Amino acid sequence: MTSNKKVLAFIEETKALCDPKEVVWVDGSEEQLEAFRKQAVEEGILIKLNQEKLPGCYLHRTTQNDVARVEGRTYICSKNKDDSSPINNWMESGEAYDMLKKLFKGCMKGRTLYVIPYSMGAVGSKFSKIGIELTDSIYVVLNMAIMTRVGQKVLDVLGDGDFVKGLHSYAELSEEKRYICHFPEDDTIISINSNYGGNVLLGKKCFALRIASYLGKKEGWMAEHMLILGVQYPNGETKYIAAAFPSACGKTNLAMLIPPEVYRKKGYKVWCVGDDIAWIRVGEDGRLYAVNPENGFFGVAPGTNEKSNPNALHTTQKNTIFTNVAYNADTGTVWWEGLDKNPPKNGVDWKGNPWNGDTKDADGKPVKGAHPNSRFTAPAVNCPCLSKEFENPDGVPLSAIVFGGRRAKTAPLVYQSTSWNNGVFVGSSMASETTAAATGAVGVVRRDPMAMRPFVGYNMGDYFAHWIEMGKKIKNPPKIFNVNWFRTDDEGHFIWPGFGDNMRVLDWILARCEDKVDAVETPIGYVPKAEDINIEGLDDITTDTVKGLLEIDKETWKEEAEGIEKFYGELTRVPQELKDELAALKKRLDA
Ligand code: SAT
Ligand code: MN
Repeated sequence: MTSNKKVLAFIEETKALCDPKEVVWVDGSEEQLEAFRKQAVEEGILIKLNQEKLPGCYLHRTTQNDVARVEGRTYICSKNKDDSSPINNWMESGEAYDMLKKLFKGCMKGRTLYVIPYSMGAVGSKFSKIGIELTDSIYVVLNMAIMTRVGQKVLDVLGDGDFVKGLHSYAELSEEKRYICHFPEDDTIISINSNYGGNVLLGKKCFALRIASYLGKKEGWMAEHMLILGVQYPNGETKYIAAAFPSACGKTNLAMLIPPEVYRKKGYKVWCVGDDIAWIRVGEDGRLYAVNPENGFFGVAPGTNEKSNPNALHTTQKNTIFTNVAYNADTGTVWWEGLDKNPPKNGVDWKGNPWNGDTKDADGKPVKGAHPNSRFTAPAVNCPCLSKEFENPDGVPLSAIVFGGRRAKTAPLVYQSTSWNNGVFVGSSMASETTAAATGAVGVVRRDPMAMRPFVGYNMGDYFAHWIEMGKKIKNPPKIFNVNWFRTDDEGHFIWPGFGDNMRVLDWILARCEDKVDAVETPIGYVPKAEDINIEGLDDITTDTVKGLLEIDKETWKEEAEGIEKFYGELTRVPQELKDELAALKKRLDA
């Protein structure tokens, strides 16, 4: 398959350490993948779904202790502690390698070691990067084959070149011995004792964000936790937006948005370039260009339905692996909370127990059919609104960068920063309520700068400085905005309808990018005039509702500024430019 000495040495080392019974190269052919699927079904790892209703689709259930990313057990390993972040876990590289070697010793006895050559980005594009993942998990092989470009064609492009090393074993699936370790200084990722998504599909968060963010800092580009979408205007022109939201805050829904009828009738369309990760560079024309390095979607299933995201639902109707959703034993199909009102009568929940929509636990509490972080792994080509620029190796030019989180109060529906550095400040001070995408408490507000808190591969202050530096290199920078779809009323209900209606906010954002609409200057930035948010066709929303959604309460924002200051105090190397932005915000709030 390859004569690349570094690849061969990596495999030899791993064989000696892990003692697998055989080595199988993933060549990327459909024949081989089909054989893997068959084997996975025989071994009970996958359940084949109804092939008439869901051709090429399978269901997988993880171990119950292994259902989300484990931020507490995810490490940045470097020589010096301050080259990681006080808010991330750090281990000295040598110590980490020693510890991991012990855990990996003989861990693949009797198992197959799969070699997955994969490309992040279109194979052979000058902006793409190659990884080799070695794993004993056939589930990882099949998911990587959807999420990335895999196989011989990648090795052909690699030649004698360098690659990111990834070693994974599900080992004993022990929670206590679970480690997801990154060695940015060595282009290396090592993951053990998990078999869940972001912990083990090493091309995704581990490479495309943690390692790539470090490479981007070194090489002058950016790896960001952002969706990329294009808004096509009635005149045929398309403008692109990249948007950063924490995990499970609606990136997939926004990326695949279907505009409301008033917009559709006029001829507006939204195209999806990516739903999770953007690699961003400065183009020759001095604008920022973004590519999606992935080849599929690893989306949250619960809440996805014909209304909230029909494009995502259609994307999952073939060649998809479902993880931890409910099974309908009568139809051989899948179900999750929020899909429809017809849970299976004769179903099986994500834990493998008999289940119907009414199942209660010993305390009489309703039992969920699907885990809140259950997922679909679906090929990008399935997506009805996939952008024709999806494979464009040069990416798409960005008109706007949007930050956003889940905030019941404080943040208005949308506001615009006043400059690049002010926009970096807005991103750096983002906060959001935690979700089920990571283990730990759900619904707690925490600072999540640029939605990258769990994903920056080096010091967070240096990461902010890199944003500031990039700003100096971009002659025509995109404008930077913040959105919040999640403001609630006194009863805790969301006020803004969200989903397709978020188009109304994107419309304002893009109009601002072209100086086509005015705004109101406030202490935190530019806010729309309520009447400039198009509410035509919305039943429950009046201009007054919009006014409320755009309100900025000075006292709440003074507390917010305190919160930001406290957060900066937890970090090291925060650039002076951002401290100046914070001081200026405080001054404006006091004025
Ligand atoms: O588990 S993943 O990291 O792949 C998904 C997410 O948390 O965003
Ligand atoms: Mn994500």
